[in-house]
Amino acid sequence: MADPIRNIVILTGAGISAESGVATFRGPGGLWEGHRVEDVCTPQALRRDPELVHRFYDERRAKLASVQPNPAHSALARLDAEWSGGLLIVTQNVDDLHERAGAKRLIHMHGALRSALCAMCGARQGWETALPPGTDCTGCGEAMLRPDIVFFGEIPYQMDAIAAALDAADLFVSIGTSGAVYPAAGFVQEARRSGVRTLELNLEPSEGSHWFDESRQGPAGVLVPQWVDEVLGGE
Ligand code: BV8
Repeated sequence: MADPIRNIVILTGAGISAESGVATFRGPGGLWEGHRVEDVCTPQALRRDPELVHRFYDERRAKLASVQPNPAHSALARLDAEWSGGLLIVTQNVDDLHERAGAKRLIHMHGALRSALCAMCGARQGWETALPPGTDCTGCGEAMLRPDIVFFGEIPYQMDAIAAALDAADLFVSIGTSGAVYPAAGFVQEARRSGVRTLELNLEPSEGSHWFDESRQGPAGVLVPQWVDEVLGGE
């Protein structure tokens, strides 16, 4: 009989939002295919062509109004509400579907579309509409607001909190991610080094499937509610 599960860390990627109609990055018709990553998701791109980068994120922010959380987001929000042990949802996604489904114990490690970051003073402010380059920060007044997004080459947010949660976890679950981007793709290896059980729920085997104790294939909208029922049923 396996040891009881007390502390759970969940990593989600674009696949958990796919059934909500949010484009993934590395699939047929994937988002990046509309753009080369280096043209829209690097500090160099922001310096070279701020209009293009701001517009890329404005388009994705505007699309949030037309999508809804799907049963996978709702199941994780239910787990968050009902699970008496430790729980942390770490999402690579910048959409707000986890929070709209009701998740509370949540970290956006790659930033969020509905937030603007001041490149001068570091202040953040909620942002719902288009964000033109040169918009003034309400904190310091400098015209330095940028999308609150972690670009390639930038350090993901709250890495210390994530490392602490992984270290204290009994179970690490990866949902809807290709395992292509680090440091997120390395969390499963960190978990294994700490003796944490690991489970992958994904439409197809990811680049890191071989690292997981168990890997289930299928749509998140089916696999995640099933898994949450298992975990809450076993409580
Ligand atoms: C950093 C911004 C230093 C927001 C993103 C060489 C080797 C190793 C690493 C590197 C290297 N060269 C450079 C690096 C570092 C680099 C990196 O990993 N590069 C890769 C390409 C090799 N990483 C960085 O630069 C990171 N920073 O390393 O800093 C550091 C680190 C720690 C401590 C100190 C210093 C910063 C990375 C962040 C970049 N920003 N996004 C945005 O625009 O959205 S990354 C981008 O890719 C998104 O955030 C996205 O979340 C992420 C990963 O993609 P996925 O979410 O996995 O989406 P994808 O489409 O790939 O896959 C979807 C999956 O879902 C598929 O498997 C599919 O089968 C599945 N699926 C589809 N439908 C469903 C489904 N599953 C279930 N149900 C369905 N219905």
